[in-house]
Amino acid sequence: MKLLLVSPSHKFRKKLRAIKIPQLGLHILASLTPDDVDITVVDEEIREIDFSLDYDLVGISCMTATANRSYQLSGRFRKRGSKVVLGGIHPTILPQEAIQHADAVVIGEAEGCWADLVNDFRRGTLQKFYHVPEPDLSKVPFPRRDFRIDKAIFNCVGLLTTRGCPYACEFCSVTDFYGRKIRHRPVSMVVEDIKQSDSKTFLILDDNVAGHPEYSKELFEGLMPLGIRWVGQSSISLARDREMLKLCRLSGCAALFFGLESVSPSSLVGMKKALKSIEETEEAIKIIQDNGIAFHPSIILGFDTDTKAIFDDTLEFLGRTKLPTMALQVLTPYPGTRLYQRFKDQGRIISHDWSHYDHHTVVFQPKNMTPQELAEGHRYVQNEFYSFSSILRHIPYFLRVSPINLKRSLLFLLLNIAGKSVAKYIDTSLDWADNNEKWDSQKILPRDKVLKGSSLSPSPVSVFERA
Ligand code: B12
Ligand code: SF4
Repeated sequence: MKLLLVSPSHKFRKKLRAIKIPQLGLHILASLTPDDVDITVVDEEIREIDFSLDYDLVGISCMTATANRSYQLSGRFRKRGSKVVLGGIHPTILPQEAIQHADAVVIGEAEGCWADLVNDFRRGTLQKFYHVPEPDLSKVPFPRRDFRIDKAIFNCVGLLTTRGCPYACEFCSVTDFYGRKIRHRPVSMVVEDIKQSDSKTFLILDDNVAGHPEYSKELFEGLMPLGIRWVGQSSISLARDREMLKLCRLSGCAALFFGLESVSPSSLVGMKKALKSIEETEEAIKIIQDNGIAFHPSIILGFDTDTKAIFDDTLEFLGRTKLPTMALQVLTPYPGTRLYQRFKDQGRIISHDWSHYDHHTVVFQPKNMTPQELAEGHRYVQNEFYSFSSILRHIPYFLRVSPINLKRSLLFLLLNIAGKSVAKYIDTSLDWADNNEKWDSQKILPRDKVLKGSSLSPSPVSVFERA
């Protein structure tokens, strides 16, 4: 049996090949697949799919931004006689939409059902939907790490330690996908996974490496003897726990991505963020950077409290805090989020073309400006922050946190170059706005309704019984 696992491409990321990291989700699927299956993994951002080859089963990992491409690929493979399974966050949120383009849909995590799905396929009894909520991470086999990216500059691999988030930010899909409860992989398993990976550089994919202080400290202590370097995501409450911060640094943490979300005090108050004032945030940035961890903020533009002043306020904040890199996004109402529902109820969604749900395209009517003004403001901030003169200004900011080190310097440079190229792709034309005309929400049942109406397969025999 031949199996193809695909991560489809999306326009923005094609340019970022140099810092591309293998998709862990597909490597987990590979490890859950019976040994006698011949597996090919293709990340479309790195390598073209060879359509001249035949596959019995094709699994496609699908986010909202890549949904159109996933459906297109699926159609092509199904025409050639392959069966196609869609999984990932978008089919999980909108399974009824996804099944119109596939033979089966995995809702949620694959660990509890993938092996059964493959067996069903072999017996010719493939079901339409598979869903096993919140599998126990201590019983999941190690991901297969033998599908490397040849030309990546960093031999960086993804690592998973926890899933789930206790918060439910209005704009985020994570809690709906992984649940509110934080589930951990035992530290001994994480350590073993690292040892087996043959790498010294990791991206920890968790939404918050500091979310559960007791576990985080145990994890950081477990990583210390391994001599690795890693980057990850954290909440800035990390700055409050000096012991955890120190352990984090000693465990090899080089940089952390922080969902700062906004530099507007009124926007911050509306969110469930640990730090509510700009002063507290600035203090936290200083503490984290003084501890030798680069602070890479993610900032979102377009909250209802934002006026056009937010663009200069954001630049002013970034200059004042001397941050050398940042990720800038426009607010995006992903399906399944409370934000999506609110904007839909208010008639503010202006495009349902999923390929525009990429954090860089305005798909809704902002409250205090036009969509075009938001798009132009977004491009303006991105352009200003990553102009040549700004990049030169960022160098001493970067050196202040990271003493000269080749790999870190390269990462800093690549993030700046990538930031610059993103600015070029921000489309302010608004040609994409369809103002809901083509959209018939009645046809697209969200997950809740699909689960209630259930044609779902009965809870399958767990893969864990074999692990
Ligand atoms: C790490 C990460 C990234 C990294 C990815 C690095 C890498 N190469 O691995 C980077 C920074 C590059 C990134 C980029 C983006 N990301 Co991102 N990212 C994440 C994050 C934090 C973790 C994803 C992950 O790898 N998890 C670990 C793996 C093991 O889990 P998984 O992929 O979900 O796979 C499991 C299941 O989904 C399922 N599954 C997945 N695929 C398939 C396929 C089949 C066939 C089956 C059966 C099952 C299955 O089984 C797997 C095992 O259980 C998630 C948030 C989250 N917690 O999920 C956001 C998230 C996925 N990203 C998101 C977004 C929006 C983006 C960007 C569009 C942002 C941007 N503008 O740049 C880009 C798009 C990238 C692209 N491909 O086009 C959103 C997606 C929302 C949505 N509805 O689509 C999320 C959910 C964050 C959020 N807060 O909303 N991202
Ligand atoms: S934005 Fe971060 S804190 Fe908020 S729900 Fe998503 S993962 Fe959790």
